[in-house]
Amino acid sequence: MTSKPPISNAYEVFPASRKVYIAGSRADIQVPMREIVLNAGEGPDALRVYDTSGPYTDERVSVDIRQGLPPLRRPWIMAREDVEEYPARPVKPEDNGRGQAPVMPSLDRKPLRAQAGKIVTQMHYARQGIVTPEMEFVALREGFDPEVVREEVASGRAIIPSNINHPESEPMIIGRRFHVKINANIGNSAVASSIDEEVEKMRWATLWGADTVMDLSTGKNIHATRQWILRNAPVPVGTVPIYQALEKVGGRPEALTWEIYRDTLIEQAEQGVDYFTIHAGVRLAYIPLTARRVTGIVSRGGSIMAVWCLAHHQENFLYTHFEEICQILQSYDIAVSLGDGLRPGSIADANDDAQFAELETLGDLTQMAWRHDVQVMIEGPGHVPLHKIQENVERERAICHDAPFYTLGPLTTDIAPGYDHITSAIGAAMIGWYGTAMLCYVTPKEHLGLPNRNDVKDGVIAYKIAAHAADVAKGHPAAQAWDDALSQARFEFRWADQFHLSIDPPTALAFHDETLPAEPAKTAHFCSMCGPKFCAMRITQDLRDWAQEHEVSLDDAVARGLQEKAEEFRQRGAKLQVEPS
Ligand code: IRN
Ligand code: FE2
Repeated sequence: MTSKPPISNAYEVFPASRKVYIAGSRADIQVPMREIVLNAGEGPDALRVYDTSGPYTDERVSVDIRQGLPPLRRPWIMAREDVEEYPARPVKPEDNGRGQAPVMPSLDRKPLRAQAGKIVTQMHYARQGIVTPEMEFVALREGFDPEVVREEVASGRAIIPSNINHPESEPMIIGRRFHVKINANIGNSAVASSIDEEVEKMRWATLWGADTVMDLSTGKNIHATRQWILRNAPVPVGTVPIYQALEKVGGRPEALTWEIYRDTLIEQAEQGVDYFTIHAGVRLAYIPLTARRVTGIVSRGGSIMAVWCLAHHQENFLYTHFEEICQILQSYDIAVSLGDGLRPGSIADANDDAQFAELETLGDLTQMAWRHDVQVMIEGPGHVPLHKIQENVERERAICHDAPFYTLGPLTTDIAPGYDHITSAIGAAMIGWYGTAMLCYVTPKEHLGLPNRNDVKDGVIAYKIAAHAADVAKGHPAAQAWDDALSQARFEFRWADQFHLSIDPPTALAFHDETLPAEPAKTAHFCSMCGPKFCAMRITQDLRDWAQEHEVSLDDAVARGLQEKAEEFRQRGAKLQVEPS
C-alpha cells in the first residue's frame, strides 16, 4: 500500500473523501471525482465516484456566493468565436414576480448570444463531427470515449444542457448509455422560503448527488432568486418559464400571451437557464380526454395551458410558436424538456389516452427541435403502477425517436403520503433500468408541502439509490465497482471503510453507534444485529480459514463432507442455545 495523502475536510458529510481531478487534453479540462480513501487489506487503496458537488468541496477554492462560482466554461465558449456580448435587458419589477429583492452584483456581466446566423448548441457541433471540451469533459466523467459522447449527442439520444450564459456549470450528459441522472426541484412558493435558503438547498442537493436542479420558484423575487442560484450552481439549472410568465399577468392564465412568454424565455436565457420545461404537447383537442380521469390534470404547467386553450378556444400557443421557441433556444444552447402536461396524477389514470395522445405530439416536436439542432428530452409520468412502467419507456422510445426520457418518479402507489420518496423511488429504479435517462426526485413532502432541507436530502438519497440500482442492472462500468468495494469492506469487517463508502456515511455511522458506540466495535467482527456468535459473515470467514489451514479448497472441503467443521459448529450451536449472548 502506498502512503496516503492527507484527507480534505471539504466534504462535510463524506469523511475520508477528497476531491481529485482527472486531467483532460488541455489544462482547463479538469474533471472532478470524489475519491474515497480506504484501509483495504488486499483491495484497492481508494475508490473514485462521480461527483456533482462542484467547487464547494475543493478546499483550495473559497466561494463567495455574492460573486458566484468561477466561470469554468467561458474560455471554451469564447474560443468557438460564434457568440457576441450584448447589453443586458433591464430588469422590470414585474420580472421579479412582485418582489423587491436585489439582483446579484455579478448580474452586471453582459449576456452572450449566438452571432446572427449561428447555432451554438452542443448538438450542432456534434453533428459536424466536432468534439467540444464539454464533450471531452463528459467522456472523462463517465469513462467513455469522447467519440461515443459526440455520437450520442449528434443522434439526439443524449443531451449536454449547457447554456452559454451558465459557464459555471460542470458539463454533464443525460442519455441512456450513461449514468442515470437525478434532478432535485427547489424554489420558493408564495408562502415559504427565502433566497438564501434556496441557494443553500441547491448546494445541499448537489452535495448529496443531484445532477441538475430545477428552480420552480413561483412566489416573490423569481428573477433574483434564479440569479443567485445560477451564479452559484455547478450543475445545469432548469425552469418552467410559464410559471414566471403567469406571475407577470397577475396569476390569470387566460391573460397570458405569446409575447409575454417569449420575453420570459429570453430573460431566463440571458440569465443562463440550461433547460426549459415547455408544455407544448397540451393540445386543445386532448383536453376533453382528461374529463373522466380520477385526478384530471395534475401538471401545473399543463393546467395553466389547458385553461388558456379553453378560455380562448385556441390551440396552445406554445405549440403554434414552437418553431420560434427553437430559434431562441438554438442561440443560447438551451435544451427543451418537453413537458408532460397530461401526465397521470393517480394510479387509476396511468397510461390512458390523454397521456399517450400528448406523447405523440411530443414526438413531432422532438423532430422539429432537432431540425434546429436543439437538444431535447421528454418528460414522463407521474403515477404508474409497476406493471405499466415498461410500456411507458417502450412507447417513449418509439414515438420520440430515442430522445432521452426524464420521468417524475413514477409513484407506484398512492396510499403512502409522507413516504412518496419511497413509493416513487421504487418506480424510478425500475423505469431507470428500462432506460430512462434522468429521474426527477420526489421528496417525503410530495402532495403535502414545500420540502425543507431534510426532505431535499431524503429525496436525493432515495433517488441516488434508484439511479445507482439501475446503473448496476444496466452494467455501467463504474457502478458495480462501488458495490463490490462496499461488499468487500462489509465482509472483512472494515467498519470505517463501510461507512465511508456509504451513500450517506453519517447515517450509517450513527445507526451503528446507537448500539455499539465504543471504538473497539469499529474493528469487531460483528454488529449488534446478530451479536458476536451468530454473525454469518464471521462464520463464513472461519470456514474459509479452516479450509486454508487444512490446505484444501472450499470445493474439496465440501466434497469431504466437512465432518470436522460440522462437529465444531454443532458444538458451538449447542453452547449458544444454553448461553445466549
Ligand atoms: C419531470 C417529468 N415530468 C415532470 N417533471 C417535472 O415536474 C418537471 O421537470 C418540473 O420540474 C416539474 C413541474 O412540472 P409541472 O407540474 O409544471 O408539469
Ligand atoms: Fe402526484
